Amino acid sequence: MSNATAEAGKRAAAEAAASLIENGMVLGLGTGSTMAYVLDALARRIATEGLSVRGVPTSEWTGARATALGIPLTDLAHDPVLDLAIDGADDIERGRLRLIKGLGGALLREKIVAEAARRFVVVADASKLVDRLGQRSPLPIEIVKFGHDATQRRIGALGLAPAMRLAADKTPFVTDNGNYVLDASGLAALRDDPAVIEASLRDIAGVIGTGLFLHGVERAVIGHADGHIETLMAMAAHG
Ligand code: A5P
Repeated sequence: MSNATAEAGKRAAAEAAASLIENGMVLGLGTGSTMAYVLDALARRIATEGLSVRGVPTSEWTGARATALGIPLTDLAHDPVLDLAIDGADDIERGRLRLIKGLGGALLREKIVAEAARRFVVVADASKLVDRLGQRSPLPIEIVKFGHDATQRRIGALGLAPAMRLAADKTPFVTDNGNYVLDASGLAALRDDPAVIEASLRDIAGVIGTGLFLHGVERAVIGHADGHIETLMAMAAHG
């Protein structure tokens, strides 16, 4: 899929997702290039319709961008329950709508915000759809700096192949929370049972969070290159 094709899909999906926002809502505001279009669309609705909303940003990047666009911000201390969280994703599994997130590095705050929301809507272009998690993206895992080598080895012992994420200057990428991120490939086990891998990873002391979002998505708003929108609702899990 070309960049231009993906951008058209992202823009179409973002417009559709932004139309779900209603006056008075407290929102979760996700991170990433698709969310940038949602923020643009929301700012336009605030300016043209006088929509009154406030949002909890999932990253410093989103907070800065929302502020620049005039979108009022809040936090989970003041608004512990959100009406609607909207966020992008990296892999979206057809059917159950399980996700891999975190290629943008905001996985931990994104999961905290998603958990605080009554409704969690994912917005993406069609290239993100997969039959099995891990077909498209590695799995981001946020880990504490202390003992990171030992944590990486323990993750490797699970059969994954974790690599330290690097910033543009080749030093380790550091999240908004001051942690490192490992991107794990070798996800055959993940495809069989992501819940088992999630539990095994969360059992490792140095692991703060993973990019696996295994439940809670209400719908995925998918934008295609020709501008048409596909809305996928989560099907009940079997087995
Ligand atoms: C951010 O940490 C990620 O979880 C993003 O939601 C994800 O990477 C999607 O980003 P794009 O919309 O830029 O593809």
